[in-house]
Amino acid sequence: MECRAMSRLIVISNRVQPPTSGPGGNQGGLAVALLAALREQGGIWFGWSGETTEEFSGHINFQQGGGVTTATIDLEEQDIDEYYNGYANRTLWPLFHYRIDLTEFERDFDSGYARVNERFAETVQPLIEPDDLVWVHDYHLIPLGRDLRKRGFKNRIGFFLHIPWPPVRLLMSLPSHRKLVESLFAYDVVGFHTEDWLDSFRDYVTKELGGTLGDNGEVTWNGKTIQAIRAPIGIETKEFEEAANGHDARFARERMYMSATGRSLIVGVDRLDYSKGLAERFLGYERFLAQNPERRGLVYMLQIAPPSREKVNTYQEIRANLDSLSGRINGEFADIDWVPIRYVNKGFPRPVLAGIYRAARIGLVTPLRDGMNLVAKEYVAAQDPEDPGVLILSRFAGAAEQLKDAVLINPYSAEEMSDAIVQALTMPREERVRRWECLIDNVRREDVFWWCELFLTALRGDAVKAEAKAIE
Ligand code: GDG
Repeated sequence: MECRAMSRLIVISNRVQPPTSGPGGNQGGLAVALLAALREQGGIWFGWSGETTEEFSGHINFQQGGGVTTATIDLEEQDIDEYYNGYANRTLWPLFHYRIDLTEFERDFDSGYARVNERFAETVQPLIEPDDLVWVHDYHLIPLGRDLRKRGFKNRIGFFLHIPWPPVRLLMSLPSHRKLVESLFAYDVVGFHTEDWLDSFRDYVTKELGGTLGDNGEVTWNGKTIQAIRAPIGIETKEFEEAANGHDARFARERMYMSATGRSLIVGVDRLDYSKGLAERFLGYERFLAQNPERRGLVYMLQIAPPSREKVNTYQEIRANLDSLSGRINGEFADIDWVPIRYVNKGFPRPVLAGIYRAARIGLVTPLRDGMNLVAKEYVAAQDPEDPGVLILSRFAGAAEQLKDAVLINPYSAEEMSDAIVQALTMPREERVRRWECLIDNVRREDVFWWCELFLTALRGDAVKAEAKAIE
């Protein structure tokens, strides 16, 4: 399915994916879908370049490639500290992932977040034509719609949140929670991955703002009606399935088999982030090794965890903690010819990942909280239909709402994780095939192009006339 829209599309996100490699290359599903949509109908992808500048100038760097135009701006060091490493990743990210213990509240973060959103609005505005559809992405840019409306902007604007929306009580621990949520009413459409996150949003609006709910996802507050929808993101399934059968994937698979003949591989692939539950995963695997001595030496875990957000302290701490945990488990259980955990802090090209997923008897995807989790879907797409592996999936990943035929577990319970590993290792082929067929059916049907079309259909609002939403 193609991802279509009639008008030009302006995608705005914190970072921009350069259209350097085409589908099947090294881009993730989100980038593939958005680039396809941009290619199809024209438009611009706007965001931060990843570079810093002494003084913000609003200079835009345009690049063209693969039929897509990207436009990026540099930000000041202080912007990055307060907006990106500050409010976005020290305040909103932990809070929205239920980690109030890790959430930092700093006035400087608030003002940096507001300033950078204003800077985005100011610089992107001249690039937008009256009929363009504008699609803003993620928690870095929640107030951007309001900042555009303040400038008299009348276009249809949509916002999609890639992370969970927290329950009311939790969100209320954010000092400026009302202001943040109210700013969402500047959009025409607001999207979430799951019914759960959408429900929490609606709850907040009715209980805390005194707003009302209508038909077709309409949510009204203070005379403004927006459409709040569930739109679960998928992956570029067809391309990923092809990659899993391609040369690079086969080569990676052979490498895995040769390095561990006759041993079952359990694979985890995650950005190094506390929301992904890596420490709990290691502890669950440790429990499995302790409780099943006869299985030691017959399995091994490969955890790929490329570092991320290294300037944020919590991320340095989690890295140190995982180094010590994996060392301890290996020290305790390894033998002269077997290491239970291969823990790798670097990234691999997507086709190689596809091959590694295919080689794995178990995909262990156990986040403590996750907006969606695309690794779960990639693992399913990479499997051999005749002899598929088993997906063990956290109930707290958004993906669990769609992937009900995975072995679903509570990632906080080492016991459950250990039992699930045994269940997966001993699962008869017929059951593995049956479960996988249900999973792949969803991953194919609700792929990333379907998601993109779902959101853009709502954003076009064919039935709904665009309302003037200028805020005084
Ligand atoms: C956010 C939300 C939501 C990982 N290691 C390598 C690599 N990856 C790729 C995976 C996957 C992507 O990164 C990670 O996506 P996730 O969905 O698992 O998680 P987040 O990065 O936290 O993404 C999440 C998502 O946004 C989309 O809305 O699902 O809930 O948190 O595609 O394959 N890719 C390559 N090498 C690696 O080593 N090439």
